[in-house]
Amino acid sequence: MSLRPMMNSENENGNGSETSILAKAKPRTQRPPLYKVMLLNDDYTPMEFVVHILERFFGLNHAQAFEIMLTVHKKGLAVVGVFSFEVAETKVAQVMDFARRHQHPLQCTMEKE
Ligand code: TYC
Repeated sequence: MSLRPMMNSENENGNGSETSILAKAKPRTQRPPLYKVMLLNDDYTPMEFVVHILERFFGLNHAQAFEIMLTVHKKGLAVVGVFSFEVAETKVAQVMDFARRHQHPLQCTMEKE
């Protein structure tokens, strides 16, 4: 066991400063959670109406919109976008309102990613 005086630069913290006893807090950046917006299939909503919704509210071009509509039609549902909570909530409300106003049973939901 060594009894010689210890230099600041060789203390137990391996840190030469006078504040070496204090634990260094690791900076942690918080990313906000993301939400998947999904479209659900049904037997009544016209395909072109779904394509129109995907173009209008999700900024997809006609080919992308048609492809996603077909995925929903064949698989039962598809993720149409991933957004912050507020944006996802707005998209769901816009789709549900537009479908209701046109008397189509189309369903749109969101889920934490
Ligand atoms: N299944 C519908 C039809 O055959 C089309 C459709 C696609 C409906 C996607 C809803 O989210 C949907 N007319």
